[in-house]
Amino acid sequence: MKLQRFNTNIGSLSLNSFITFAKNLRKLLMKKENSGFNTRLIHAGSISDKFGSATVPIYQTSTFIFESADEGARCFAGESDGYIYTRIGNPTIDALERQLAILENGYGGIAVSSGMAAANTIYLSLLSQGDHIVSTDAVYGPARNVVVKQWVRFGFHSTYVDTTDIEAIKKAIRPNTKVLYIETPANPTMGITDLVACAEIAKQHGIILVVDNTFCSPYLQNPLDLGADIVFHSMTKFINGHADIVGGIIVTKEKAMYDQLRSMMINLGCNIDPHQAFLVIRGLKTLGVRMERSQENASQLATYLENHPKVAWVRFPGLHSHPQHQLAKEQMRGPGAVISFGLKGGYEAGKKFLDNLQVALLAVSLGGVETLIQHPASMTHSKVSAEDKLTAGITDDLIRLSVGIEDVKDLIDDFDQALDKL
Ligand code: LCS
Repeated sequence: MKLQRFNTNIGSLSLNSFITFAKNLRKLLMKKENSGFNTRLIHAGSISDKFGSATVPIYQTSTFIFESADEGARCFAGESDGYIYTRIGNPTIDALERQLAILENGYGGIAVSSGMAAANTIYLSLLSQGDHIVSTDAVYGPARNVVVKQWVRFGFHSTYVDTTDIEAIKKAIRPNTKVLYIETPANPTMGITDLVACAEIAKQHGIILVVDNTFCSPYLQNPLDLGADIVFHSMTKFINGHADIVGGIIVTKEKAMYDQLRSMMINLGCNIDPHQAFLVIRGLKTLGVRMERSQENASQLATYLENHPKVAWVRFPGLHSHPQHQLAKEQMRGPGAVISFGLKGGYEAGKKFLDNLQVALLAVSLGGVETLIQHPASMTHSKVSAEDKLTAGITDDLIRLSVGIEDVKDLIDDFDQALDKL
């Protein structure tokens, strides 16, 4: 009876032959190393079903029926690849994880419920009581706060430095340093860290190099190719790109680390939901075209801002004035679509400017098709202490802009009218 029900669901293929088929397909897709990035965005990781669905179906189920009691036992013993329970694995989520692993040139992907879930899965997997982490001082605020305010209670030590300065990283390393955690470009200062140099330091000291690649997406930067052990993203941003889900992805270079992190994710219970995974798979298909358009718009807006008399300074990797412009050209395949800048009138002028914008939306987050603008010191990084914000370069006048794919003329006209009112 059970088997009959099963057959009604997936047709004439038995569970094992279906899995073998899916595994062979995966191998085939993994071998498509020579296909271009945009082709991989469309096809990598896909699964096929008996109906020939062109897109990955949403397996919106919490649990999976075993063919027999023996098969159930084999699944739990790790002797069968059959699915058990969605927190442990799900075909829709698997498709997303495979695709990101391919795009980041890693061993495997672990999709989680948010970028912060990714950061915490990493912290809790790699650090034990008494261990030390060195990280970028301008890292996304909550990723720093959770370490210095929560994990400190469990004996995690941390040092935050300007990682654009390689000597500062070397000086921060202690005998108990286990992890070097880099965000590049950093949110919101746009500081760029030399990942090849970091990988060398990490290797020398036997430290695990973790990179938050959210600001670039795999379209612009592949940290594992530059020597990192783990790369992760807030998929909420460029990877999904449509400001309609929250999610995260971790990709490891090696199997052992993948197994360690996957086990932590399962035990923490911070898996992504299959429906969200489906939305990310859909959004991801246009990553290349979105990124091209966003960064073209961003380049024009950055130049416009740099030439505006009411603007005090602009930080954008594509501008010659960016302190790590040359490194950005070597390490990234494009400048990205996030700009930080300050107005000559400081925070007060900034507030007025933000309130007067009509096309750009006043909202946190970034990396979507819509242009978003926010004030990090009072918003995303408000919980970081005033002193730490200052040393990290998160000044009161800093405005962060994530450029979308609107017509750039409309964005510039919008900025013009808002700046005119100052
Ligand atoms: N890493 C970076 C670089 C981020 O910018 C964010 C979120 C995260 C990790 C955490 O990801 P989440 O849990 O939100 O998916 N950044 C945000 C920001 O700048 N505004 O709102 C969220």
